[in-house]
Amino acid sequence: MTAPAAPVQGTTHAGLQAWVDEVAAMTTPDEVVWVTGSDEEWTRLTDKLVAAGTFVRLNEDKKPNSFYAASDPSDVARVEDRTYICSVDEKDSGPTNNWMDPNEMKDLMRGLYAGCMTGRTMYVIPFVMGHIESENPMFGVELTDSEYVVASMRVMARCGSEVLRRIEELGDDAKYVPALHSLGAPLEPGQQDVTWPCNPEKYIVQFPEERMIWSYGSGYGGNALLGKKCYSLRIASVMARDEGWMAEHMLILKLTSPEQQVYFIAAGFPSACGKTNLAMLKPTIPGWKVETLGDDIAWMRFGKDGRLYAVNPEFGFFGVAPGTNEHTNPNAMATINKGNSVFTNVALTDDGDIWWEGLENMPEHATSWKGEDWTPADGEAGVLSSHANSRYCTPIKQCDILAPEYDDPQGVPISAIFFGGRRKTTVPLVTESRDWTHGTFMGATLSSETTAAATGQVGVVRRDPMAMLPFIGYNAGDYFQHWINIGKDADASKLPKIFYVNWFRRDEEGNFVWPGFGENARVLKWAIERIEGKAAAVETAIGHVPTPESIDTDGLDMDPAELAKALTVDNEEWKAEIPQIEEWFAKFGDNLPTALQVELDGLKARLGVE
Ligand code: SAT
Ligand code: MN
Repeated sequence: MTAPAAPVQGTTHAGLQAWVDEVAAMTTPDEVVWVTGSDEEWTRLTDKLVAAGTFVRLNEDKKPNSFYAASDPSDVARVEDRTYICSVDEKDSGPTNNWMDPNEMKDLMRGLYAGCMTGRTMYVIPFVMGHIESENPMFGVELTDSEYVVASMRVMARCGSEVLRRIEELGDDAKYVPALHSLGAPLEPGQQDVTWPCNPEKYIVQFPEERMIWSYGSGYGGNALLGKKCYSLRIASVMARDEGWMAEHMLILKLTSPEQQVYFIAAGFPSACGKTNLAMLKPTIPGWKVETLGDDIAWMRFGKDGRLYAVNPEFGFFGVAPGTNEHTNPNAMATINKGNSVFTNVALTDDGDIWWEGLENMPEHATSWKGEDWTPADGEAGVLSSHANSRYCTPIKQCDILAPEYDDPQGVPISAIFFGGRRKTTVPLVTESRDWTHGTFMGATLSSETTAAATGQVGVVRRDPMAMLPFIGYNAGDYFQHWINIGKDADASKLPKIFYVNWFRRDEEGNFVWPGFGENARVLKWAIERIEGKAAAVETAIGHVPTPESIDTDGLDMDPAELAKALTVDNEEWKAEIPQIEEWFAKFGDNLPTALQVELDGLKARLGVE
């Protein structure tokens, strides 16, 4: 434990102080507390959360310094229908985002914010996404009335006094994203609080021109930890467009071959499609090693050598709990078992540990995320102990396989980009694009069955371009053009190769045809061997697909017929895909880059579609 830091009651940065005062005057909290990041502060916050019943302290022997939380059953995921990009011009938010005039939205939200922190504390969280020593540190300041948010932000981002000092040193030159969050649950004097305050009315709003975020009504991660999706993707994607870089929903991993060749790979998959598992993969093929740099967000900028370098702006993992176990992700298990973590909407066991569907050692009895008794018999009857989007929030520095390059503010040079989604049919295990533009087409037409990470129906195929559908902070057609431009500006030989994978294809009986998890290293290996010109492929209508022999299947107990099925490109299935892609592209009107229309025409010609 470090000595208690002297409480900081404000800032010498006049602009920041004025904004904090203005928000406090509007929201009328009982007090304003500046977050320092100290251990003493963590203890104070978590004690307060335990006293309020929001947190349950877990058994120190099982999960030291860790906490269980159960949300309001209505506040469990991102709310895409309540998420807005309030650009000045509606056209700039594009056909994939909700839009409202920024002034109208501000009027509406000021009405909601008025007095909304009454009876609560407003915390000021200075934070930086990425490295504080980077050339242009990406600062933010979140104001929130939720201790749960403060505790979680401390895990997910670099927060506190050190960041504030740096903002103060830079003075007027300091650029920071002002991010306002309220649960929308004021407390009248004497009113008993609930364990998960929130408001049925929710707004998650980005003002792209002002680089500003206003969030109201939800305590859930992606809606409330504003450094994450709201800043590092929606606002950062706009900054990236304006400044010539990329803010993407991608993991970053380091792959080392038996010959000690090192490759860095970025991969974009929709939420709850196995990004965290791939980021920490334990290869089943001898001699290959994976280390992780991030599991969710990659910021990529061109280096002086013309290659794309990626950093992970985050400081923790906010991973989907169900399905995580010693087989699917032993490295995540080791990370969370070190403690210092927050578990939300999982089950609480009688011995003060946590459990979720898919985890080893099913308990005889537990308390479900809904606070109800849960036994294996309930499980057999189909009652889940944990919400499908329950999460662990854990410090990245605890990950045993964190690559040392994580700490390099320059980032790492990316050799390959993977896109992928969940598709039962049509999409083969892996396809290599012909070039950057074709890879952009693959990303722009990425499709996946929806998951529980967002509210709404699960299992419906939707287009999720670059796995960024809910996160592009501007017109998605312009975003595609930005991708094309990145390729035009670059030396093609230095650009990452783009691949498209599908771990989720099923056979006629509905079984997954590919075993996945650690075996996915075999696909990474093939991709690297393609980059090195060593592996064979067949050219198909949709791109280059491995020959069955070119995938290393040593030690893999797999029926060759299943592998063939995994690799099949069925032109009839792809013909059926064309009208869906056309319908998708039609949404963008004039904003669809010509290059993507040309790609589609080429695909149609290869498939023999009129
Ligand atoms: O958006 S979250 O950060 O809550 C997680 C996700 O859906 O990717
Ligand atoms: Mn994500």
